[in-house]
Amino acid sequence: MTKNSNLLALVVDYKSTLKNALKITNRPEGTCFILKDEFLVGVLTDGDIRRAMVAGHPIDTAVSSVMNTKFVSCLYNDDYFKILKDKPVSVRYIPLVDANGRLMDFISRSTLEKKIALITGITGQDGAYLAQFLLKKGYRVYGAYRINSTPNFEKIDELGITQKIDLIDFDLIDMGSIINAIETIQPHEIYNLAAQSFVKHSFSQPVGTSHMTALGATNVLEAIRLTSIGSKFYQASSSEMFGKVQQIPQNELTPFYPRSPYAVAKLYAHYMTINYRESYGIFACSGILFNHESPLRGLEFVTRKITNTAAKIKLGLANELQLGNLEAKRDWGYAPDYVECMWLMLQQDKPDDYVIATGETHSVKEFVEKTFSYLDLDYKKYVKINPKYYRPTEVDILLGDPSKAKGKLNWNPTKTTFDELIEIMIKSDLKRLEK
Ligand code: NAP
Ligand code: G4F
Repeated sequence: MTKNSNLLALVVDYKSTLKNALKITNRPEGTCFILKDEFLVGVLTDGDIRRAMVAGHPIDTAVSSVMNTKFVSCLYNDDYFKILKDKPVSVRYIPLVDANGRLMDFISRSTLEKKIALITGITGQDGAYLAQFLLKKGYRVYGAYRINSTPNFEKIDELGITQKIDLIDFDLIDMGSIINAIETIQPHEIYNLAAQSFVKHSFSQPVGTSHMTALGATNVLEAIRLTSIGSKFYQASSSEMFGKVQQIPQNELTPFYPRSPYAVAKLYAHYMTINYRESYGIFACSGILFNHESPLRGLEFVTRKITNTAAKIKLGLANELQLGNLEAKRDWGYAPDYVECMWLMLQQDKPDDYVIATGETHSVKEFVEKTFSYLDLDYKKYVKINPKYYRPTEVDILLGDPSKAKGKLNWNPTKTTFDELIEIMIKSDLKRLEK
């Protein structure tokens, strides 16, 4: 999207938003569409374009004289909605016009062909890796962060991509800011990763967690419905929803049994995603992701707490590691492998829900043993159990069955093994601490 004083140009996916184009024409700004292959290219102005067009079709003239292309159709109300599908035009550049219909600038076709993604939770682990992944795919990436906390761009800084992302302030619990972001950006894809994601905190902050993690997703879905732009939606659902597991391993058909306010909130958001898909035909997918870790994982989560503290012990910067329940088992994968699935889900013909997991489970104790042994340390000398890290209700075992994602998304669940994951995280913590 190019924004230039009062100019706004947008590209929307033709197939998925043809019916929405009618709604766009109802906007007071007025809209001009030019058809190119699968794209409807809209040129919007903040002023009243109707007058400009009635007074001599300046856009038509600008397009055909400057670019040697054929003007297809101007829309200023539904009666004039006419798109000549059988007469595609060859457009290399799309004009931007001002409120008087004067030609101001051009945007190139390559810009137009760029897909636009909006990621909520850009300051988190997954937000950073997903942004990196989408930038490599040629996307224009908008990253939404909340302004009421001190913005923390450490993770995207670490990946060296901060300058390549358009950062916008946004709060998940404020629907106005979401609608505003969607209307301005007109994203093809929205990845809703923002949440209060720490399970332990959700016991002490159940209401705040519900607001952000449950209602936040509903706000985004409702904003997609109201803006009618046709953005595809990805919801970050969680294996925590399986909680007190009803079957091992867990797949898309396993009944849910959430065991924390966080998991209950995620389950609500999961079903809202399905409901908006079924009620309004929104392309909404829910990825039921099992635990995934990386050097960018928050220090409060158990894996990073272990690798970071063990590395400190190795370097003489700490002398013990306090943990809670060592018997809990998790299906741990590598975050950069998992963000690929988020994208793959939105590239399918039909929206659907997928379990994303490795198909292996390991206990916290196993993670501890492997980490300390990698550093030639005996964990028994350093690990102390502190009951303050126990939870009122625990999820004892998570083990995912990723067969559907493997088959339908052609995704490899064991690209990075458990041992490799631990090694990547320890090496990164050692390197950072040595600095
Ligand atoms: P994370 O590192 O904790 O990131 C969470 C993000 O949400 C942060 O950017 C945070 O911003 C943002 N956020 C929180 N409240 C917000 C609000 N009110 N408005 C706007 N932004 C807000 O989590 P993650 O590991 O990347 O996980 C991404 C998503 O996947 C989360 O929804 C998580 O629940 C879910 N998930 C994660 C896993 C996993 O193993 N990592 C597994 C399943 C599902 P601040 O920096 O300002 O706090
Ligand atoms: O690392 P954790 O805090 O992750 P948890 O609770 O599994 O949740 C993570 O994965 C979910 C997907 O299943 C996400 F939805 C969620 O957002 C988050 O990313 O704890 C893992 C296990 C728990 O059983 C916990 O009781 O480790 C146990 N544990 C033992 N000692 C500890 C500690 N967890 C933490 N955080 N800190 C400890 O000292």
